[in-house]
Amino acid sequence: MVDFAYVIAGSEATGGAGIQVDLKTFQELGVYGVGTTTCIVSFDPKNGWAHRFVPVEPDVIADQIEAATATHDLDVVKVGMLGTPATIDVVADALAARQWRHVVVDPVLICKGQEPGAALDTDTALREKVIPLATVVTPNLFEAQILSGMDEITSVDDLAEAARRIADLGPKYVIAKGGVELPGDDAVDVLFDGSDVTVLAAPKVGSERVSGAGCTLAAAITAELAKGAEIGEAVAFAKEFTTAGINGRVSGHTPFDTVWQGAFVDALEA
Ligand code: PXL
Repeated sequence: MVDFAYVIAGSEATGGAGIQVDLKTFQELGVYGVGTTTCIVSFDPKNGWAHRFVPVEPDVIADQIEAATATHDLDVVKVGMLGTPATIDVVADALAARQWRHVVVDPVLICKGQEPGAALDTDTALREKVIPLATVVTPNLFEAQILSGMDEITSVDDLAEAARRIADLGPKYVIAKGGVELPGDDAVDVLFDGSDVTVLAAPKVGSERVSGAGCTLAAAITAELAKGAEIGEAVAFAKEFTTAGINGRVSGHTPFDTVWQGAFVDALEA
C-alpha cells in the first residue's frame, strides 16, 4: 500500500522552491503527494527577480484542506511558506482540528516581496500559533537566530544552543541548518531530540546558496516519516538526498541555481 504525505505551502512559479519542490520530492521518494497552496510567489525578471507575493484567500485555503483531508487519511504533513497572519490562523486551526503523527514545519519567515512590518507580524504569528503544533521544525541559520532570540550563531555549539531554545517553543525535534553561511568547510545540521544533539556534516558544495535546498530537506524528512522511518534516519537520509540534489543542481536565467530532486535516483541508476 502506498504511503501519503501532505504539504501546505506556497507556490514558487519557477519550480525551484515551494510546493513544486515538495511534490517533486515526495514523488521521487515513492509517497503519494497531496498539496494545499497558501500563496503564489512569482519572481520578477524585469526587477532583479524580486518576489511578487499574492496570498490565497483564507476561505480557499480552508476549502483545499477540507478536500484533501476528506479524500485521504493524512497523518504526516509538511508546512512551508504561509506568508500572512490570516493564512497562519486558518492553517493553525486546521492543524489543531485533527491528530497528526508528524507535523514538519519549515519556518519560512520572510519573503523579499513583503513589507518588513507585515513580515514581523507573520513571524510572531508563526512562532505563537504554528511552531507549538510542530513535531519537527527545520530552521535555517537566519530562522534559527530569530526563533531562538540569540544575538548571533557563529559555531556548531551556537547552532545546537539555538535548537535547544527552539525546542522550548513546543516541537519535539529541531533540525537547525548551518548551510553555507555557518563558518567552516562542512554544511552542518544539528538534530536536537529533546535530550541529545546529533551533528550531521557534509562538505559544502560551493559557497552560494542553492534555491530549494530547505524545501527539499524538509520534504524528504516528511516523506521518510510518512513511510515510517525514525527521525534520526529520516534526517540523515534527507541530508544525503538534498546534498545529491545540490550537486546535481539546475541553472536557469536567475542568478542562483536550484536543487534537482531527481539527482539522488539518477545516481542510483547510473
Ligand atoms: O525557499 C523558501 C521558499 C518557500 N516557499 C516559497 C518560496 C520560497 C522562496 O522563494 O517562494 C513559495
